[in-house]
Amino acid sequence: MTAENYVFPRGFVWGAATAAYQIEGAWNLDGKGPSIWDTFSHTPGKITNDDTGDIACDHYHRFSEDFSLLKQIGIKAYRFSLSWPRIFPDGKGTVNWLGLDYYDRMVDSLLALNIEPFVTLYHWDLPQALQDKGGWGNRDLLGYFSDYAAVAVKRLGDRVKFWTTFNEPWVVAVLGNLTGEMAPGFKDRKLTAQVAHNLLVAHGMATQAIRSIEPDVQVGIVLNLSPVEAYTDDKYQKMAADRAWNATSAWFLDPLFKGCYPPGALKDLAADAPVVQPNDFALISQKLDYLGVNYYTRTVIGPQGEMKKVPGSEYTEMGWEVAPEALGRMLVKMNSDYRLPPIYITENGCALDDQVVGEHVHDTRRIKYVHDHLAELRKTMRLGVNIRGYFVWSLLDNFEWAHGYSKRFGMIYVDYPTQKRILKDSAYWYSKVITHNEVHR
Ligand code: IFM
Repeated sequence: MTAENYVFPRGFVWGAATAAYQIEGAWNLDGKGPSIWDTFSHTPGKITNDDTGDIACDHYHRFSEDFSLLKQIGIKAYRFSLSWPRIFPDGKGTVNWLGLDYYDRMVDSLLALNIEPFVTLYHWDLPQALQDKGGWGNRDLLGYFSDYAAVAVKRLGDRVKFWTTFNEPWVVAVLGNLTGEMAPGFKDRKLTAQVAHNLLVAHGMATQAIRSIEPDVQVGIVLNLSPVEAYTDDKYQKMAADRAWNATSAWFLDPLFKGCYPPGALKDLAADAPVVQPNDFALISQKLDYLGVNYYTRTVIGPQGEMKKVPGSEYTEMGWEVAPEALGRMLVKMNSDYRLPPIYITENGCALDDQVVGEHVHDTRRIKYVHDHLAELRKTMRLGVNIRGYFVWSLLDNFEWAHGYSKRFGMIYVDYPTQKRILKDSAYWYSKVITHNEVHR
């Protein structure tokens, strides 16, 4: 590959991403209500080492310091989420103005540093009060979510130009309600299908609510997408791979961009199929300004239809295969299967066993991981896929859900007992990438 292949177009958005529950801490301060993640993490046995997000990176108190580090690295855009129960402690009704003020200050601080805020409304921390009303299985939540979106946009929409309704609805539905490894921790197939559907309709309703207040902002949704590939050329493995793609990624992409579920999908669910109301698909499939793609790994289907580890491949601390070329293949396929809006890679990164040596963290493997994904993206852009930006996951080491603090994804190391931050080698490397608008090692 020549150097030219690595140069990004002018205006390409270089970013970093986080999420409220994973970094903020301050779980019960200044009027914040409890979320399902507070409840879940306070339940013994749910999280590795019984870790909680009570303090996390203490970003609630340290955001100015963290934004100085963003600036030092040269990051142009910061993707973060709002905590719904910080703004509505009961999920609806009375607004907690202290919560809104906090996000107001954050947005002003970012803009003062010339960093573009990308705000996500829902990154998994549902107000517990709404879970007590049935959670996402209850259609009433769709209206409450739109009301929350409207309040947030009324306050911040004059300055925040990029809004995401949901982060990774597949995770919310499947890991929260089918496998039970995430909050609220249920194992119920019928509920899962209804939650997935309700999230999509909630996305549509909130999109309308946002646009009715601020018609000029950009509205999108973020999906976690993992291409499913067959281990060999075997016809049956390929069919199994296609079925798995339809049951995961296409389950969200088809309604959003085709206005229906993948062929046969509802029939396969039989009695567990969700209740769909007449206007739902029109709401779900309204035009979006962008699609956020979170990409970490691919899924490989083996001879028995099982998920297979690939001999010789590299795996991260999450047990995820490093597979940059699969990102390109997936984006090219999506580009031909759907009429897509512009794409942002809203998360990409890896968990490694980072060690502090003196004042340094030599995370060479993270540099290679990000490098190879960026190189793949640049190639994919040349094939006609409209990719506008890249957000590394994550700015900081943080609370990795059911894994607690045992997995480190950050470009900035966090020493949790002291809350000291150390820029890892990858942060210095990323800084150069941004300065030169070009990937080089
Ligand atoms: O930490 C998560 C994030 O909250 C959502 N996307 C995947 C990341 C790594 O697991």
